[in-house]
Amino acid sequence: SEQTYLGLIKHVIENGTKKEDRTGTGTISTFGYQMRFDLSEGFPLLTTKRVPFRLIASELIWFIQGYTNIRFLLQHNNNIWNEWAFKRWVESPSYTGPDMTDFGLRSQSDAAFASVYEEKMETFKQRILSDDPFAAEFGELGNVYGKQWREWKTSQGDTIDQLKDVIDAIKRNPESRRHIVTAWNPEDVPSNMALPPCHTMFQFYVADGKLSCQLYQRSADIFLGIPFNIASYALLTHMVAHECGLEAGDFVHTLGDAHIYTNHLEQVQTQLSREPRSLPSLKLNADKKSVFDFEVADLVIERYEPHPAIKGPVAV
Ligand code: THF
Repeated sequence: SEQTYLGLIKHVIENGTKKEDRTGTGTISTFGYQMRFDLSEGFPLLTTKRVPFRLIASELIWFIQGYTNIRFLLQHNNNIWNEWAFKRWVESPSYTGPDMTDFGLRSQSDAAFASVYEEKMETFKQRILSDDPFAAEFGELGNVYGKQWREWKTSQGDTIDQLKDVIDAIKRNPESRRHIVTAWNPEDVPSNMALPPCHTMFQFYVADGKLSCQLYQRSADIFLGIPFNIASYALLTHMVAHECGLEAGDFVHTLGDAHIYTNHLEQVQTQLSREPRSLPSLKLNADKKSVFDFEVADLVIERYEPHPAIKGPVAV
């Protein structure tokens, strides 16, 4: 239940240590934590704040289709990956506008800069949507999730469709202990991706007609990212179960560096003060048989009545 997530927040507040991070924001952090969500109890979309399911659905379809360019996300009015593509653009030789160094941090403390940044970001988005060559170059995040899941490059010059292979294996040989998809490609991590994957690998498990999934997440932004990641993998588990004729079992979420950014501390206190409500349910379009056929509109959340959204800045 949602208490599992609220328990994680409490654990980190009570046991975390101050830790500086790559983004310069500062965190309180702990190492190693595990949560379990029984998907038969309801769909784990948090109710102590509104979590935008349509963004989770379009991001997951983006991964599943093997896309790595933010244009698809922007076409679905999904802005959650913009900063990482924008960063590549403003650090490239083609960018000639005002200096955007550390735009994420600076726009939080400098209102004049924030308005310049917002204007540049808006221009960037419009160009990604309307200018094909520009989008091909600067909408691209590199070999991120979609690429590794669907087109992992081998040393022989072939590609491996990990997601399709794992679904086929679940059907053929459900009891296997090798139902693994990895996004962590050591050859690509240093320089071929905008951001090394946070959700690094997942494993499926079949027993008693139920499909479970466990994710190992190396780095966990507890306020902003984790609510998305829980819902995203719960959704993936339901979709794969649907194709394989199984029920959805548990989603097990294992965390490495589990942290709360210091500029999210007030927000998580607000969340802790709220009473969780009953979980919504997921409805998949039953006419679609394969994971690869689903579109965003085929994934629908019902009976979702959360507390209001809580805003928080994303660390870039
Ligand atoms: N970087 C950081 N610092 N945290 C992350 O969670 C994260 N991700 C992805 C890549 N880098 C990351 C991006 N995922 C939001 C949610 C997920 C993200 C990025 C941003 C976010 O801002 N959510 C808002 C709503 C935003 C909106 O409505 O447009 C929210 O309130 O939930 C972890 O995978």
